[in-house]
Amino acid sequence: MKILLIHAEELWYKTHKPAIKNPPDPPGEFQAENAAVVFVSVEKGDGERAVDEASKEIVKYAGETVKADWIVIYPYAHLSSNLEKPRRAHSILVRLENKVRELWNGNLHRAPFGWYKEFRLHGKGHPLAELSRSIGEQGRVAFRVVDGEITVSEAVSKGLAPRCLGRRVRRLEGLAGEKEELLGLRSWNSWLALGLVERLARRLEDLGKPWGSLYSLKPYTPPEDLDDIEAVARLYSEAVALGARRAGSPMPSAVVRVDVGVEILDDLSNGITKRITRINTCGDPPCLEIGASGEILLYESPKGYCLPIGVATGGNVFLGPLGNIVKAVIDHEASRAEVEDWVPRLPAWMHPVTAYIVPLSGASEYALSVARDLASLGAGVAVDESQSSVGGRVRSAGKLWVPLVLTVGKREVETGTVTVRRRWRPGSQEAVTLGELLLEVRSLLSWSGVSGFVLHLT
Ligand code: A3T
Repeated sequence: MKILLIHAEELWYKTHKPAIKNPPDPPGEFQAENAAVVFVSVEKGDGERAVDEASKEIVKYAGETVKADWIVIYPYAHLSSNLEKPRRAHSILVRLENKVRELWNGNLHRAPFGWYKEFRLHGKGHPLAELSRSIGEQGRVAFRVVDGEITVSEAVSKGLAPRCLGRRVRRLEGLAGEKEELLGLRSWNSWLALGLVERLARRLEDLGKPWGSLYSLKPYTPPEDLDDIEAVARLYSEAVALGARRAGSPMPSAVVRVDVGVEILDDLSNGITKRITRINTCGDPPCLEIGASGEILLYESPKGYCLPIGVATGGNVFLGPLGNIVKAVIDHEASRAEVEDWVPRLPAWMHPVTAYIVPLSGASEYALSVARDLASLGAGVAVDESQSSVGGRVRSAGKLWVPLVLTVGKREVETGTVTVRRRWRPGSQEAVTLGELLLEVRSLLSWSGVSGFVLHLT
């Protein structure tokens, strides 16, 4: 809500003709002296809280600051570019009038809504005679139902919002949580987490072409805790308002704008769309008030928590925060694998470590040269020369869900081959030539642009 307060020697107005179809208030003419004239633009997302705050502000101004005899509430559509629709704007103004009446002993008048008015305003011109206020700028988060607002937790208890919305989720739970930890995702600063997000960002950008582009929202803290629905709302309001603002860095807060939207998510993890709940934002009640219309996409895990992963609005889907999408994909995969008893894996292009090399004694140099060749294709490669046994090192790679585990020993050095274990073919291994391996890795990555690296573990 935007208000402009003017301390007027005199205000006079007269309605001319309707500015909207069937204005809700009758026409009229009015005149007052020593008036605090309050021009009000009602904005999307304004609700009870904005009404409360504005009424206090107005009464304080009229009563204490300028000592006016009148308060005149004057609907005015020109103070904001984010106007609420007339029907609702009118009802908010009526509520504002009622609230002011409770707090104010002087004269009160509300000018008719939805009319072109001729008016004369004589401002007093002292330093406090003109004042503007922006109220509830952060937007207001609540569930709107027919003729009213309820809190998010009430909406959950009435079955209007998914149960997970009210849950405090600090981290993923159960099996998926364990995987998350193994993959280093507990901390968003871990290189593995950043690598996952970077690869996802690239892929989305690729898939989204020619419409997709990356945006970044800053400052940004991942709203993984949906008790903090306000943070989610703010994040997405910003995403929706982004317009043409192009991101400098797409990490880790990228929001991707793509027409194809949700289908892409299924591409990332088979069947994930079945676990996506959509919450209307106002819009049509019941809806979640975030100050912009559309739908929030929530990933709802089998364990009953949810992660916000996007917002759909005006034919576009903004996917993000990307970190949450990564978590959702991992969780979805891990949960399904647990139930159906298979080995969970990420799409190979998404994993920051494409290949994990375990050299046997004497094959160290060969392993590093294979690693460098793979890295030049854009692959992330780990060469594990730690003290653990070969079996132990292969298992470490497995815990990280690395797509390809390569062992190299004397035989491989002599024949220019590597022995490959592929995550999607558990229990089997195969010797391939270096040339074949390079082709396979190139096709796994399926696009270029991410820089490769060699991580040498000793
Ligand atoms: C005028 N004074 O502005 N907030 C406030 N008023 C609104 C809103 C809104 N979101 N939407 C519609 N008329 N109106 C006049 C000028 O002389 C009302 C408001 O009375 C506005 C009219 O509807 C047309 O937009 C035009």
